[in-house]
Amino acid sequence: MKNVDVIIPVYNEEGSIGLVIGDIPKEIVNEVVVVNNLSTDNSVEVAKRAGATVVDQDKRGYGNACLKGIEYVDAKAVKPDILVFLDGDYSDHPEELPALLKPIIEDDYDLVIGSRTTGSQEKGAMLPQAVFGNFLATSLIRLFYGFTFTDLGPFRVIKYESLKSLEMQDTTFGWTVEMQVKALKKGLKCIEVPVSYRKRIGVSKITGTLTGTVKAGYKIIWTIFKYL
Ligand SMILES: Nc1nc2c(ncn2[C@@H]2O[C@H](COP(=O)(O)OP(=O)(O)OP(=O)(O)O)[C@@H](O)[C@H]2O)c(=O)[nH]1
Ligand SMILES: [Mg+2]
Repeated sequence: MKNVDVIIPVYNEEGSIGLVIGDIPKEIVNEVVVVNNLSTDNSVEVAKRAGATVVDQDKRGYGNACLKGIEYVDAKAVKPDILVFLDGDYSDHPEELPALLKPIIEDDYDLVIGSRTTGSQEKGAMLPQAVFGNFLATSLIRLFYGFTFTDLGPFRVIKYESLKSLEMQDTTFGWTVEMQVKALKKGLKCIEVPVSYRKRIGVSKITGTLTGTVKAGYKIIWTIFKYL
């Protein structure tokens, strides 16, 4: 039985984090770690009541939250074999986790990306700018790294040792693509699995805002060229 830990970055997701944690198949997961990124709502209480371990990250940024989550599992006596990342806004379907774990457990893959592009999406779940950004980024990765990803999706699983070997750095929106291009550079075994995607609960912070989209888009393209 593989030791699987889950890391969920959270900034003001009180309306959704309880549902996310509730839908995670408990029988296959060891610990759910919610990284609280300076939330000003009740996200922490809701997450704790739902059975998660909550760690605080005082530096804003999606990447910073993920890095804090890794720091937490690094300090554990028993390290996980596999790490799962998903968002706290209930746009991912945690119950689909077994399908993402399968390629690692059965076929020794290193990194499995949940693709919203090849999976089923609720209408309006991914805004046009996010769809375009995804298409542009994955086209550039195919062009310059020679591998076809169809998404930079947040719902993903990776072998713990493989993640450690990537020495992740990005503190904001470049985190997901950094993991994918570094994995390709290192020759890790990567694969995608279709996942469902629905509209987030609560107000959009990134893709629904012009500034969020532009900042994320710039950082993603910059990261693709940084690791060439
Ligand atoms: N935006 C943002 N999200 C953070 C931060 N730290 C943690 N998160 C969490 O990171 C996950 C992804 O952020 P989202 O805001 O959902 O980003 P997105 O899915 O690209 O865009 P929207 O869902 O449209 O806002 C969510 O669980 C957030 O709560 C942060 O500093 N900024
Ligand atoms: Mg979201």
